[in-house]
Amino acid sequence: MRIAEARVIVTCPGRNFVTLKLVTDDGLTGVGDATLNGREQAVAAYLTEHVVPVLLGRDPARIEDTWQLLYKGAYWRRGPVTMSAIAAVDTALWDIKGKVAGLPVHELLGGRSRDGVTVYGHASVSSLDGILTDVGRLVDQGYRAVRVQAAIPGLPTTYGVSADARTYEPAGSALPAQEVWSTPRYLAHVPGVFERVRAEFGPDLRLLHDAHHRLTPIEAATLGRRLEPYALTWLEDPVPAELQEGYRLIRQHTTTPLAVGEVFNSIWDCQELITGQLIDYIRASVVHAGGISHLRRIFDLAHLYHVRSGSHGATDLSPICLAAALHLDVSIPNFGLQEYMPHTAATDEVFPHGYHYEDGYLHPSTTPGLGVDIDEELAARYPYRPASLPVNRLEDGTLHSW
Ligand code: EZ4
Ligand code: CO
Repeated sequence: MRIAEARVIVTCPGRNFVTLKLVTDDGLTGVGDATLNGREQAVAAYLTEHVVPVLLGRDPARIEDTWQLLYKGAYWRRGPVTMSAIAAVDTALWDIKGKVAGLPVHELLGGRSRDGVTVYGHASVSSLDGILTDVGRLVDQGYRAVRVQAAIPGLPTTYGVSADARTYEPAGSALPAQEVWSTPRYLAHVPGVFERVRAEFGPDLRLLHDAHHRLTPIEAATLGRRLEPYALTWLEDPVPAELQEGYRLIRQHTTTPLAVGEVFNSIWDCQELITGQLIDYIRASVVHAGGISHLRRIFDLAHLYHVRSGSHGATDLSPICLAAALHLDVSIPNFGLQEYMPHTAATDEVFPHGYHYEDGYLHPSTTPGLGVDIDEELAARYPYRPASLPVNRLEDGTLHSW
């Protein structure tokens, strides 16, 4: 069998998605997500110009060799654009392998290690009373874990907080919008929010919070300590992780568990964090960390060091990525949690899929392959629209991490 065709599809059913669709000479198809929020066209061009010509005529069965060819063969290693492109190819090849075998991808990965994939939902409305209502809504839907983000008094906008609690979409205008940040205001407000939520919902509900790379290690340590009475499942991205050893300092001061990895694209981004036991959850994703093959390698390393998975699952990762993530989540021994923000109805229509949510769990598709596709005719009705992520400035105008 040979790869006969490779199509790169960019569509915008409410937000932009990049998809790679491979077609074999036997007529089998495989799909992979290649979406990189705000940088979609860079990955599309990387695929079209540099990857598709190499794929045509290759044997789709050779997943590992193709991965190594694209990784080592580029000479230029790693980076989100390259690794998202490799991820799309890898994911599509696993899809084809499943279809050839007549098995869902999780059966190829060793079969089920659990009955369902525990997910966490997002509570993200602005007022404190609104948050309590929003957490209650998720609990009523069966969620056992909820990420709580709160609007910070005195700031016009806050990461993770939307006017409409059901959707959160940070990419907006073609040019980056500007947000304002204050660490002192943030640190003063967040512990009180968790005090209220914990008091209202009791000890069983798992609570999470995303600091979105905005603190220094000592500020993160302070926050982690102040949150200890509310027993968070994790504090996410407390500091930017280019400096992996920064986590050592946080670790010395707090027992609040740490999660990091949504911007990571290879095992080398988290090698020190994992082997140094500096984190508790690794949040890398199929699409941004080199596909199913490479993400499984990261999870295997993590397993040796008591680190569990907690894959990123925001709505800028397409249903193809979520479908692939669920096959990994259900099969690996060290699964932790899976982030879940339901896609819009328009997105779900463009990407018909067999996974489903029930009572706090997502269940992967049981059809051969990934169990997800792209409706190319429908996708063509939603042309690409430039959209950027915001930038963040301190109150005095200094550029800060968003
Ligand atoms: O800001 O996916 O935990 N989730 C997040 C996300 C990210 C977006 C960036 O594209 O931090 O909301
Ligand atoms: Co995050």
